[in-house]
Amino acid sequence: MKIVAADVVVTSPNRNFVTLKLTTDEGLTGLGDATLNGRELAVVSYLRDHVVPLLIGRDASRIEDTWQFLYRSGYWRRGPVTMAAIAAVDMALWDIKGKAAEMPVYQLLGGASRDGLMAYGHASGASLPELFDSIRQHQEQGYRSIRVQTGVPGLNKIYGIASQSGPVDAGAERYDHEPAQRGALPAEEDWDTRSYLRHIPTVFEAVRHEFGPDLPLLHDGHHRMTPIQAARLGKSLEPYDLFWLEDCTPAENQEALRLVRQHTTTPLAIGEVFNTVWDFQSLIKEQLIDYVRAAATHFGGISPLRKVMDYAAQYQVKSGFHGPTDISPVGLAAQMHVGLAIHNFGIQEYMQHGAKTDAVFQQSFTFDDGYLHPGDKPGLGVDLDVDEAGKYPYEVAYLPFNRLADGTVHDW
Ligand code: GCO
Ligand code: MG
Repeated sequence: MKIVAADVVVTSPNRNFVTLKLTTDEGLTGLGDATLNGRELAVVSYLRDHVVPLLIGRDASRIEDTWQFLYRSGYWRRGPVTMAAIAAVDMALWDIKGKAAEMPVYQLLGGASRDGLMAYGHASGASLPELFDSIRQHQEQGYRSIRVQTGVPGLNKIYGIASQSGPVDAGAERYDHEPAQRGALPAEEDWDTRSYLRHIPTVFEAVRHEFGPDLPLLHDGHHRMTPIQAARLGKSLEPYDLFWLEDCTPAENQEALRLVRQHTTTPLAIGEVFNTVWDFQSLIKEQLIDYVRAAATHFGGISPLRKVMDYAAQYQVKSGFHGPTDISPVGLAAQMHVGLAIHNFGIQEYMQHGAKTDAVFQQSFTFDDGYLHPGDKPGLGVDLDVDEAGKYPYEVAYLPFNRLADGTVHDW
């Protein structure tokens, strides 16, 4: 079974997505997600200029061999651009293998280890009443686990806090736009860690008071704290029993987590910006984290995601794959198949794409009563409507950035 065509499709329904579509001589097609939010076109060039010419004529059944060939033959290993490109090829080959075997990908990975994947959604609000409304809206949509982000007094605009007015569906579309704002320049936001550290425990106290002790609550620190600040936050949130505290320090410094860990029993999640198992090496071996936040899309695909989770399983570290709207429906499906098959599944982030995105990508997954399931269509279970995709050309979009009160650029 040979690859005879490899097309890179760029579309911007609610936001930009880069998709690789492979076609075999038997007429089977496979899809892979190569979306790198805010730097999409670099991956398009990597694929079109350097990878597609190597794929034509290759045996589509050799997933591991193709992965190793692309990873090792390029010499320049790792990095988000390279790994997103390799991820797209890997996912597309798994999709093809599933279709050839007439099985959903999770069956090829060993079959289901559970009935469904517990998912968490993003509740947010500039104020407590807005936050409570947002949590209730998510509960009405079926979510049983909720990420909580809020405004901080004195700060104007904070990443990830959607405006809560208007119907939920419109809210999803609005939030879809916000993280990577369309326009020629990145938006500037402001930040003050001391105000944040004072405010957040009061928010979780109020949420627990309103919603009770059972609801699993998560929080994303978005790389903004120093190790000692993160340690303090983890400690101050202990009474509110978080499911996890995410990216409490800049993720590239693995050693920082040792200090945080010495001070708090709040579970820690990290890794949405990681590209290979090497980024997790000491974190898993030293049991400095509790959840692996990798995304199939930025981690080289389904094959390495499965491997890092098998490594993590030896240390009782679980999955918490990265699933915001900048992971395309194809990347999300890839994660769902892995999550259903592995033993050490933890939770799946699920933000919901906008209506236009759902029209471009027809998906077979279900979301019932808080649980996701990838469905039983052969392969990944996602189809790309190329004509619909063509209606939405690429749009320049940048993620925002932060400055402190004195003008210093800070992690956002
Ligand atoms: C999350 C993330 C996202 C990222 C985004 C960047 O936990 O879902 O932090 O909101 O910021 O994926 O492209
Ligand atoms: Mg995050």
